[in-house]
Amino acid sequence: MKKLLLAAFLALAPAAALAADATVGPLKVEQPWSRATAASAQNGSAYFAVRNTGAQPDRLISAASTVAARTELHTNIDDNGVMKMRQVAAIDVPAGGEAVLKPGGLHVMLMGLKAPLAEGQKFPLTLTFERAGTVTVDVMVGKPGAGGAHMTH
Ligand SMILES: [Cu+2]
Repeated sequence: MKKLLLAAFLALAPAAALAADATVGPLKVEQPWSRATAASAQNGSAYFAVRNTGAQPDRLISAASTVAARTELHTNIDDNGVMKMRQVAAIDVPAGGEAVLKPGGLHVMLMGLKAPLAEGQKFPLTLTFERAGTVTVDVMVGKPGAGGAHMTH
């Protein structure tokens, strides 16, 4: 019965509301999303927030997805007025705090896309945290340019 109700709810809910939160240990990965890419685009990016309800700090140390040849953790830095991307080794998730990946800041870079990301599509993204371990989330692809400006490489 519960399953039926859930199915009915999901059928009625708008696509944007389907963004799936996922939990691993004390960490909650919230609303993973991405943006549709142009046919010619080599790279895409993924964004989400990680909330840490635990008493220990954690770190996101890697990400992987079947949609890209390679995945890196990136941040944007302001280099004398020019926004540039830098690879980072890890993204800190403080105890009782959160890490927010969003356009213009920290993001997961999907490099060497095997196919363009299409609006409305979902794809898996596997995140590995130093302490909490590994979790795979479903990333919802939104409109091109959704959520503000993003740098190109
Ligand atoms: Cu990047």
